[in-house]
Parts: sequence; structure tokens; C-alpha cells
Amino acid sequence: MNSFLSIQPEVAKALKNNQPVVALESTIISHGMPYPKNVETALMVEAAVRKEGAIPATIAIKDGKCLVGLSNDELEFFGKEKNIWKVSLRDMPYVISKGIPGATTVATTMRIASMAGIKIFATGGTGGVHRGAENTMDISADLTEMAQTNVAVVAAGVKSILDIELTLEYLETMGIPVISFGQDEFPGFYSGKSGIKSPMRLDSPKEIANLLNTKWQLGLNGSVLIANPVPSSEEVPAEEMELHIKDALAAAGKAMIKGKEITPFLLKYIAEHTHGESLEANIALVINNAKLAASVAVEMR
Ligand code: PSU
Ligand code: MN
Repeated sequence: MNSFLSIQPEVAKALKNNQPVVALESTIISHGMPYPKNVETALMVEAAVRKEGAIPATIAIKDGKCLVGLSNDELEFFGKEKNIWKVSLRDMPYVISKGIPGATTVATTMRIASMAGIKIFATGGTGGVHRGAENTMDISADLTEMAQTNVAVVAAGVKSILDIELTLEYLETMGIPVISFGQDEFPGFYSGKSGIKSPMRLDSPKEIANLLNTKWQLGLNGSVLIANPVPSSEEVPAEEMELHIKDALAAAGKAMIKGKEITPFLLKYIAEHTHGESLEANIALVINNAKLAASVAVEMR
């Protein structure tokens, strides 16, 4: 086994016995939500995975190791500590060789999940092609990672702070199937709607499991994006969110926020300017995604 991996005994046992395991990311904890809501959410997400009959494996980096499965103390650490590195793929060798604590993005969580033998991963929204990417070239490494690593991702679409149509084009170019769960429309993260038709639709965890097994048995490498709409009781209308997103983007431009700082900046700005409404939607959708990922993991065996 890879000497940089440290798999929690419960997770290792589940993997060995071919039981369903769902990977979870830590950037959303350290950089995506404020303390203590972030830790409360992480615990609810893990509980949701267990309730569906799967084992949760939250992934992060600490003391030179890729941790697969975190204790409650470790979740608290990653939620509370201020100097946690946001680790995308390019940062991985740096933080591991220096022993810096790091929270893993979708890209890095997928890679570590794959090293551990986990097939499915739940998050809020993936990174993608940013608005204005034709000038900034800001395209998340989440997308290039999805092109090559065989771990499926359940998300509520791509974060609506991005350019959704360009992101879908990029996913098509990379050969990544995009499935909307239970609806024809591609979900819009805070809202179930985006106004954009989804490339494909499936209606049950069993059908999704079947598609994943088929893709990988065909020898087609890479991920599948399973887009799961936010529960309608918790959604924030897309038109309302759009105003906040525009404000947030303007504020980011003014403050000259760039690169890896942009996503955390926008999420924080939006949460503050919607009086927590967007945060509540974000929490509800992550839990909802964890549930679906666990049901698919159960069907995949
Ligand atoms: N979705 C959320 N909250 C987050 C993220 C996504 O609801 O914090 C994080 C994920 O870890 C994702 C990262 O991989 O943002 C993308 O960052 P960037 O755009 O810098 O690649
Ligand atoms: Mn970026």
C-alpha cells in the first residue's frame, strides 16, 4: 500500500470486505463554511451516509499523510484551525512533504479516494470553468481530475458562481458523463433549476450504479458527474441568487481576489449577504448528496 495513505481502521475493514464506502471532502469544511456550522454539517453528512448503509470516509492531509476517514477530533481540527492549506492537486506534494495540514478539494479528494480504492464521493458542488475564464484561464483542476480518475462525484451541479454552460462543454470534451438525478434540467446548485438541459437523466440509484459499473468495465477511465438537485424546500430561487453572485463577483474584482482564493471568497460573501439562507441551502444539498452517494454505493457491490 501507498506509504502516504493512512486509512482509518473502520474504513479499511469496509474496503477489505467489499462494503460500500463514500468519500467526503474537507475543503468544504475548512474553506467552504464558517465554524461551527462546518463541523456540525460534516457530522450530519457522515450520519446520512451511515443511515443509508455505507461507511463515510472524510479525506484530509495531516503530518505528511493522506487521511482517509477522520475522527470527530480531527473534524473539529479541520473546522476550527485557521491555517489549513486548501489543497488542490498541484499543492499535494508541497503540503505532504512539509507536513502542513491541508483540506482537500474535489480533485485531491478524488485522487486520494482512488488510491484507497473508494469508487464514489459526495460533495456540495464541484469546481468548474469560472465566468470570464476566456481571460483568466481559471478552470478548476476538479475537471481535469474528473477526466482521469475513476471515482464518481455526486454534487448539486457545479457551483452557480461558475459559468455552467462552459463547464458542461468542458466536461463533454473530457468525456465525462453528466447525469441529472430525477429531472431533465441540470441543477443550479442553490436552486434545483439552471435553465440548462442536462445531457443525461437517471431516476434511481440502481440505474446510476449500473452506468458506473458499465463505464469502468468498458475501460473508459474518469469520473461521472451525478447532479442531484437541492431539496425543493431548501432551495433559493436562481434569480435571487444571481443578484448576490453578481455582487460577489464585483466585490472579488474590486479586492483583486484571484486563483485559489476566489471560490472561498465568493462563498463567504454570498453566505454573509443572504443572511445565511445560501448556507442553509448549501448544508441541505450536501446532506442530500451524501444520501444519494451512499445509496449508489450500496447498489454498486
Ligand atoms: N462546493 C462547495 N463548497 C466548497 C467547494 C465546492 O459548496 O468549498 C470547494 C471544493 O473543494 C472544490 C473547490 O473542489 O471548492 C474548487 O475550488 P477551485 O475553484 O479553486 O478549484
Ligand atoms: Mn481556480
